[in-house]
Amino acid sequence: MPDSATATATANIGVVGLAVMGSNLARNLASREGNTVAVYNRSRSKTDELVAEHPEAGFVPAFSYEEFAAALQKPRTALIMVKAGAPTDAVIESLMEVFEPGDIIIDGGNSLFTDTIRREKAVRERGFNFVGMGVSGGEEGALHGPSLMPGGPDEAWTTLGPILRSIAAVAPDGEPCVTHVGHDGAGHFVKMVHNGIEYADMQLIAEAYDLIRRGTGKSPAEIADIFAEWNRGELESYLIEITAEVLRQVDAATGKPLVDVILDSAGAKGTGAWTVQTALDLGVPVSGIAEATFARSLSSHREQRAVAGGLPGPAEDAFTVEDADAFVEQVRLALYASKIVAYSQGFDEIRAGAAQYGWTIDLGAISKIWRAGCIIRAQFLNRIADAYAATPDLAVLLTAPYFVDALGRAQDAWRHIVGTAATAGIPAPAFSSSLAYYDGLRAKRLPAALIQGQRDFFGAHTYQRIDKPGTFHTLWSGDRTEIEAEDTH
Ligand code: NBP
Repeated sequence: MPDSATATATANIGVVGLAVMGSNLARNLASREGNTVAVYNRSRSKTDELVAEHPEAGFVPAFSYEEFAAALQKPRTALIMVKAGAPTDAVIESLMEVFEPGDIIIDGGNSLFTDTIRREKAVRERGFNFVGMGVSGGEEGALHGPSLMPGGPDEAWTTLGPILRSIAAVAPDGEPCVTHVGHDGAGHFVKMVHNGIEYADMQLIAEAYDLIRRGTGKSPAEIADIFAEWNRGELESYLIEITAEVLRQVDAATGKPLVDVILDSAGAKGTGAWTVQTALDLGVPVSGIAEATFARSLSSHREQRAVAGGLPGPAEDAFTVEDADAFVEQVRLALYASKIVAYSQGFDEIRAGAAQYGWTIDLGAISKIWRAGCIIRAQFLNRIADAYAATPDLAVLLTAPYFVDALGRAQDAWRHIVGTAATAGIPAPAFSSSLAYYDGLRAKRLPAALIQGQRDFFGAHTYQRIDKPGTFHTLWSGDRTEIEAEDTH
């Protein structure tokens, strides 16, 4: 198409970055009534390919930032879908050179929320609107309906809301999976935690599979049937559904279950680590997400694993359960309880992030926009939405009556499974850390008192007492045998 074809402003939205996510979102946008979509990619070939393969989309191709700006009606709206980090900064800078104050720049990449806070401030100071938006659902979601988590200013949301609602996934009750999450980096923060929860969910499912396989000797195809069955109950979710499909897959080359020929080293793109690093900074225990992230790291240390392979412990094949059906049900209950803990921890992190960064985030609305389109979509999210609808300022998600009931039902099985895994030498870090968190949370008294004593001993860090106000320090050294406390106030 000649460059002059883009000289008139015919598009109401544009997409920069036409790799898998950008091209699919552009197609999704173009399929909605009333949208004309301008498209631009740094290297021309992707633009040419997209336009040639999808004439039905009526794309307006641009081959420079100037042409892209000229193709867009004012105020211009551009969605950036490029690699997070420096490429995103470069595109924002290029757009600001050709855009005018009042135009809207959206970053739909997986940007770190602190980058989004920085960019929003810098872009706003130059008169533009900037929206950092989490996009979940992978390439299929981008094409057919993702879960969208936009941050940014209220004015931008007023303009963008109808467009985003039109392309988002639709939950079973008909609600589009998008909400204005909060200002500046709130959208990317929530997307980050979504990914962290996704790590935990996947690890828990993997542990459940491992326990069943090693305990019952069932084949991957038989375990696929179990997951398919679970997907008809309270665990119903996209991740359980695809787990059944992955386990059922046979390798064409060897005829073996595909899961048995895939190298057991899990990769990661970093959002799990961001979730954990941020949680550490905020002082929020997201142990399920952390264990899931570390489990991927451990799996990748193949050299260390080879060296450590002979360490003492139960033999790999020594574990067999007597009643396979009962064991499978116990694993299911343990999985559900651990999953409740992981989500509760994730929502805690969102609440703490909102408090730290001054965002107003409706936790119930977040659970609702994750019900379709995204990777952690699940029936279970309706229960979370119900919990926040009943008690918007719920301090701990897992104390909502529905979850208390589920955790009560799972108690014996959960403890039995964690104990069995330890006895059999089967690593179940997410199952066991979830249970330890749960017991820590409900404990009347924690050994943290002893830690305070140790801290005061070696560092004079002081402590507080249960029986009177004030801050105290004990004179530990010398020949004193009795404990002396001094009110340091
Ligand atoms: P990639 O993350 O692989 O990025 C490739 C795109 O970035 C290409 O269009 C490339 O242009 C462009 N680009 C790069 Br690299 N450097 C650039 C620069 N300096 N200036 C302009 N463009 C530049 O694409 P993706 O997998 O489609 O993901 C896009 C974004 O969406 C990422 O931030 C990703 O993290 C996020 N995301 C991905 C998924 C997923 O499932 N893949 C899900 C949710 C969010 P070129 O063609 O000229 O090299």
